[in-house]
Amino acid sequence: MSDITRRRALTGAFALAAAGAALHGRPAQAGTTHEVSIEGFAFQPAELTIAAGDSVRFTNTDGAPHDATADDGAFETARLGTGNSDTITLTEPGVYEYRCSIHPRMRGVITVE
Ligand SMILES: [Cu+2]
Repeated sequence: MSDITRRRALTGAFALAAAGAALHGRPAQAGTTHEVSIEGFAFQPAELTIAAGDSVRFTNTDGAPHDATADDGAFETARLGTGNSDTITLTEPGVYEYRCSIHPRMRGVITVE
């Protein structure tokens, strides 16, 4: 399995986990989608607090390609060209520090409550 396939599988696993939570009788929670813009080699906002089950859509507005890669491997977006987006969903509470794997000095943090 290629690295990219594995990462895709990981993203899918989060979606399945969210679906499973719904099936197991927790209140149906329509996850909110939060927006993070990537501009000027920075994540905007760099710090974001969301609820478990919410999604974050990363959109790259820079000329350079970027991604968003969790330090602990919890998520990784596709490599985003100019104008492209990718959405991740986080179901487990925690503090997720992430970076752009292409430009590791670009950093952000998502807190899931
Ligand atoms: Cu980058």
